[in-house]
Amino acid sequence: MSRLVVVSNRVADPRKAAAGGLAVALGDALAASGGLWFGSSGKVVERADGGAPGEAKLHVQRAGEVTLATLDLAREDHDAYYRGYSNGVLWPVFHYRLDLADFDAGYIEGYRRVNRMFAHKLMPMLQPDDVIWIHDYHLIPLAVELRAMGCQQRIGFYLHIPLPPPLILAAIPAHEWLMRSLFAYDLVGLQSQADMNHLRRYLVTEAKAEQVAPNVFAAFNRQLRADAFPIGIDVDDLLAMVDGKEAQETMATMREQYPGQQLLIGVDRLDYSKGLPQRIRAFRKLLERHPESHGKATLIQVAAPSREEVDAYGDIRRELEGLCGAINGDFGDLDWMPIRYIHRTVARKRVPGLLRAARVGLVTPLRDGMNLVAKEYVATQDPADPGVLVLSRFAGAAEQLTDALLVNPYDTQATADAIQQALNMPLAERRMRHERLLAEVRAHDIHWWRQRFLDALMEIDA
Ligand code: ADQ
Repeated sequence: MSRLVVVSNRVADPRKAAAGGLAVALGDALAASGGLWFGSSGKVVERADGGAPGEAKLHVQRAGEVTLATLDLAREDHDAYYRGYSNGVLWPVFHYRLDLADFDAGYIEGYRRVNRMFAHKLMPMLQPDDVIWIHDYHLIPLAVELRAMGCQQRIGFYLHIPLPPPLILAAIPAHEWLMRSLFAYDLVGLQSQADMNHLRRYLVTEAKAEQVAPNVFAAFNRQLRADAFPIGIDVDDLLAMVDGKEAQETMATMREQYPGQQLLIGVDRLDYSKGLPQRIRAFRKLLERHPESHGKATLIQVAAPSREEVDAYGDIRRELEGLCGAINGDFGDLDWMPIRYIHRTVARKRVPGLLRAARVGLVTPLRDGMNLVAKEYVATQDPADPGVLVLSRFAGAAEQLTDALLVNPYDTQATADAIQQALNMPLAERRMRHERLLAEVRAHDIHWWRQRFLDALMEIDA
């Protein structure tokens, strides 16, 4: 059995309770092969403390069967590679927000420098029959750097965020370089068929690649295989959490605090891709059009602080606070607040309780790679009396969760109507939709995703 080497921007100890589903799922595969997880530690070293660009201290530790190798990045590297290029250029552009991209030329140098440094530090740790799986937009050129150093092992890449249409990608000043670097991989995985279509069109029209099979492209003397591998959740782990103490306490608190209420829930990172202002406006429209919902429907919106050092994130936070405050001021009463807005990360074990307690789950991003909260909402519902998922058609999850109420989040009126439909949906229809959604979420869970990607990577002649 080959050893699995996972590389991602951040490394998490898979054994820690705070680790997300992805860390746990990859942790299983890493443990089974005695694998290595390589990435940054999240610690940033200031220049005054010896942090120099392109240099980083490597820490290696064991976590059970897994080796964790982490780098502490220097301040300049973190600012250019992570805050600048990854989150100031690639994140907005890949989410179709050219207006928010900051194409400062200095960032790309830092991005290349850190990818090169990752390769230099990783290369001596590799064994000849390792299988390497690199994750996400922070590390697109990493395989090029590894190949330049003589790395012959199989290398797969998975993009967790969407891939936009060719003309949007082409706005990135170095898009040819960036996309060409995908050819250093043996396999590229994307979230959805829509993303796959965009990649195909880019490779054929912009990179002049030859499509030699439905998912195989030839260019630059290499062949690239690419496919959609929609990511899933760990359903059993989530169900165990629903029965756990924290989630049960959370549900009891909700019942106590909101007796007789129909709850709507939104749980997101505070990010402009998640469509939060649009969601709040749709809820306002619902209150305007349906006075019968006053005193009965309450929206609980949890928005976890995220990337606060990037300007666009401060703007969205202020906008959201203004919108929620105005609704509570205009519609609220002494005994009813229409929106409970919480700018905080809720403990992971409490989230399933929040989702279960809500009659309506609102997952309405403007663009999202997958959006796992949509799947979490489905999995946490009581099959005998399930809630209704209102899902943006622009979430990757919409390709699979077709029995949700699919909405265009830019259409405030139509979204408000869908929320109203969800609030009034008869039990029989809720059950029927939920049964189909749950079957889909279970069939394509996180274990299926991991296995399918790794099988596809192993099938390729290296
Ligand atoms: P994210 O953009 O982070 O992920 P998502 O897929 O929805 O988005 O996952 C968020 C996770 O964090 C969920 O497990 C959710 O429960 C949790 N979470 C969100 N807000 C929280 C809060 N306030 N408190 C506590 N927990 C919270 C990126 C891509 C997605 C893609 C995933 C996985 O942007 O499109 O689905 O990677 O590939």
